[in-house]
Amino acid sequence: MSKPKILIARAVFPEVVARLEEYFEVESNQADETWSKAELAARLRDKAGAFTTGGDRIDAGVLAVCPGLKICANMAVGYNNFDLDAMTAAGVLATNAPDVLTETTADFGFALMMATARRITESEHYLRAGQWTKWRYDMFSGSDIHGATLGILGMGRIGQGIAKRGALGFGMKVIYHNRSRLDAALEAECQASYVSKEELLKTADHLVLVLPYSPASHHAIGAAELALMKPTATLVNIARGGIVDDAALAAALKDKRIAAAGLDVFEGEPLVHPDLLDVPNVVLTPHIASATIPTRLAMANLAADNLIAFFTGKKPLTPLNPAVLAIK
Ligand code: 8YV
Repeated sequence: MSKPKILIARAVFPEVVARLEEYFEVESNQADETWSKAELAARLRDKAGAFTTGGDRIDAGVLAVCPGLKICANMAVGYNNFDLDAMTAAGVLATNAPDVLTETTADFGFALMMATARRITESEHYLRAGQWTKWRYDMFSGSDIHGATLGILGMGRIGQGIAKRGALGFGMKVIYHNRSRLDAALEAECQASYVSKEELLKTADHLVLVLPYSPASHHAIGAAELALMKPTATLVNIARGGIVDDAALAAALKDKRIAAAGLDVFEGEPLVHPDLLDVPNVVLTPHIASATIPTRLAMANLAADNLIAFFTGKKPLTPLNPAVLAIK
């Protein structure tokens, strides 16, 4: 019997490609070429499955020319690159890669918050530029993490991981806002108190964004929200570009309406708003929150597991639209 055809849309660990080749006829993009949407659709046209990453958009336009496509397995927990409604309507299963990246991403969120509050990269640039000629009592003074109020917008698994690091490791007071409030046991475990979004913005010393991107969360942090924050506060975005209005943030940083920001994700990435590149009080990283080799490997293997399970008649591990399975 011939093997089902799949596309691996981006370069990925060779051992994961080899694993998939045991089950599938694989076309892979190990050269990591940048494909337009039309090129991606053309390569998917004769495929039954796709291994995608967060930058590979699967929507009605792509689906319309890929009638044989049955499953797209995302190597990411976020799946705003999928038009889930269109996929469900077309009977295409979507899967994501949750859980395996939770602790690594929470580590990074915490690291970015600390780097932002303590001005790590700004001071390193100063040193590397040869500007450090003498010590001064107030040079690069930042704000404390220990004992400060940590605000978390989006209290899923990664948000909870950050809350625990803050409360248990650094004695922070943790407040959060989320679409739905956590149950009492989980709140106690995270030592976190639920507050309104307005109170979160007004009270947090360090605000970390970990909510999923959707039309509802587009520009959840814009000029009006930034205006509510303390002038001493810091903002960290490890969620998705588009949740923050980057132009409004750059203006707030320039005018010191908030103290500093740390950004791992950007509107229109890999492009970065030029105004953000011009302000010193922002730490910028290229979407690396889940980037440790064991975690990225686990994410890739989970996407592969979903493809293998689906095509060998087993239940995929992390389906996003399981109704599609019920129909089949
Ligand atoms: C990925 C991410 O590295 O999992 C997510 O949602 O944002 C990152 O961990 C990226 O999306 C690549 O797929």
